[in-house]
Amino acid sequence: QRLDTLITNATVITAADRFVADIGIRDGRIVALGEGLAEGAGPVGETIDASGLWVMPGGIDAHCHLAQPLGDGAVMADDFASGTRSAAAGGTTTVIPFAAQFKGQSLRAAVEDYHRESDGKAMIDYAFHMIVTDPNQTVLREELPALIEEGYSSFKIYLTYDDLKLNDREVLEVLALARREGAMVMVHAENADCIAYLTELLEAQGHTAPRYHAEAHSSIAEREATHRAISLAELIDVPLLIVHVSGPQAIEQIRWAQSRGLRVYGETCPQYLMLTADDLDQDGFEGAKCVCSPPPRDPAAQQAVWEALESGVFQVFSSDHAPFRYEDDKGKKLHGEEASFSCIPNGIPGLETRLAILFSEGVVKQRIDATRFVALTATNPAKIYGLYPRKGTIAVGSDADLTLWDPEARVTVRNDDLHHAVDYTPYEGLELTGRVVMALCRGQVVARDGKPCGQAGDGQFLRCDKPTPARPRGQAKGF
Ligand code: DUC
Ligand code: ZN
Ligand code: ZN
Ligand code: ZN
Repeated sequence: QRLDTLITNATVITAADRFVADIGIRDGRIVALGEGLAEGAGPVGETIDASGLWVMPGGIDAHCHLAQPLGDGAVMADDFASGTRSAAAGGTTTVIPFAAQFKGQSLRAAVEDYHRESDGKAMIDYAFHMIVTDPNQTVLREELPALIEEGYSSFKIYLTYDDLKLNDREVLEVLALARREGAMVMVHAENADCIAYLTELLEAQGHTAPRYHAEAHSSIAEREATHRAISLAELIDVPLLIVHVSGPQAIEQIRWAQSRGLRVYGETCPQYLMLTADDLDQDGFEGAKCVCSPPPRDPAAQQAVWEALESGVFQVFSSDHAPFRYEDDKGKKLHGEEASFSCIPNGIPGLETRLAILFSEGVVKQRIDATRFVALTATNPAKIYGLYPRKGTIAVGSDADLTLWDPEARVTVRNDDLHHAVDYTPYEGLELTGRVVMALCRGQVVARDGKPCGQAGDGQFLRCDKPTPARPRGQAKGF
């Protein structure tokens, strides 16, 4: 049978191996992997010579926010069209953004709304996590079990933000539900009362500049909530994933849990490697561009995050892309420059730069090896969120989601060259080594030399299996 595409002389890198091979693609899937495939292949649709290039699984960005409705009327700059276009340009071929429930809303309605929002717009494949903010009896008994069964097998909960947070009793209820139904729970671990207390104190002293955001979101508040979330999950005997971990205090808690055999997973993001709290302290209001939660910390925290990536404390590396414009069309900054830090929407853009940053700063600088890069950016998120082995690896039978890297290319990050709808990148001027020269999603070329070339609507919605890593350890009593 005829191959649609044959990639020759690829240095294939998976989470486990590195080898030179040809990759045969038919009907969007990898159907052959081996040496000298061209000889016996017969006619081939397109041949791509990958000599000198590294071929890795397409990136999976398992934590990004697109077109997410926000309580306070703020809107996200990226919808599924611009967000997935930007992701593809950077080598990401699957995204998992969030269908967010607001309190009082049916979870089913939140998921249906999000399908309407995304239908026909995505250039690459996508699945949904849910955000559960209102775990009432209907949600717990009917909606969540049914949705998990239908392919929405992960959800995020918050321990902070008034309009999102759950109390400890509610956390226990959703953890028990996740255990029964086999879902993966992600938690935003910051202590809400600590942040509210510190925010009031700072604002009362007139400390309202963007840099005070980092003080209000103390690493102690992050550590406490991380410890509490782990304890509640241990009580229920259910796995848990701590998202966007910023530094050593929370890392210690995760390492402690893992060393005791608990199935506690960790995620970190580019901002915790590349930024510090000093980046919030810039001329004028510029520091607002680096406001995210948890905030970036200090150089010692960056070092601790690198060590945790290297040693395996973290399984997942995501962007946490949360796209807000710095200025509106009329040049007005959101809420005005006089606004307190507590009014700045939390989050920074990063879909398109995520892979290049970890490749350059991690792989090229030899802090992590290429197989771990693949594990963190593709294989582990696929496994943890129930998409493996369809996504996240290079194997016969898997989707032909591939990135072709020139490991020596030099690139300078410029927002003008990015494809999101945000008017800045916190990484402006950053010089990186390594570039995705081509990305394929299910065998179709979706980006070339940093430019997207797919079609909106080509991306498919993915239903997620119940993830193996979400299985409890044993039979805890009473559940
Ligand atoms: N949490 C996120 O996951 N993203 C942006 C802001 C936040 O608090
Ligand atoms: Zn969060
Ligand atoms: Zn997020
Ligand atoms: Zn405001």
